[in-house]
Amino acid sequence: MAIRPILHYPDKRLRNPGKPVSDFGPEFQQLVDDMAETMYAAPGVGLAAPQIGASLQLFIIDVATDDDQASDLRIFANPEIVELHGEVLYEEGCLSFPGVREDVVRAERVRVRAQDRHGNSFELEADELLAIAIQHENDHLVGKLMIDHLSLLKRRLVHRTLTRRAAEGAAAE
Ligand code: K2U
Ligand code: ZN
Repeated sequence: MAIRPILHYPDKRLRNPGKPVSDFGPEFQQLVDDMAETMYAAPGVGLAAPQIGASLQLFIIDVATDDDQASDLRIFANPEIVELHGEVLYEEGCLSFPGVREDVVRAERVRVRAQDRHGNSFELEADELLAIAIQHENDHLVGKLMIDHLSLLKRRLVHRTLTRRAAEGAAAE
């Protein structure tokens, strides 16, 4: 198990689309374990493989964030959103955009088809935070980021803030 560094915007690797998962062997199992450890340490309710620089069609979600609830880790390999219903506004965060919280409109309910960590196919109908997280993570798999859902004004603001922070970080090194 290892906590891996989460890529921060404007890191170009966040834009790389993931390749399909075809090998569910030991390396894949290790990646899933590392992603889970990284997500819980952040903490976050979701994490997509491209966020730690692994270009795979893979994300994990655990919306049972309160400590009292047992963790409910879900693995989505090669996910496909097959149905979208309704509309909902939610103030999202993203581990690749530290400190940014912006309203994003998403579908209220989704039906998703994917494979679990052993490659078994499943289908899931989700609503509430799980539905939002599925859509947020699925975007990461095609290199789409939260910033792409914002108005041009907000996008510029977030871009400038995080680009300046990255430049300052580099200068400080
Ligand atoms: O960066 C990520 O993909 C993790 C995201 C997942 C997420 C975003 C918006 C809505 C649901 C899930 C978050 O940073 S995890 C942190 C968080 C926790 C609770 C609610 C919103 C965001
Ligand atoms: Zn994100």
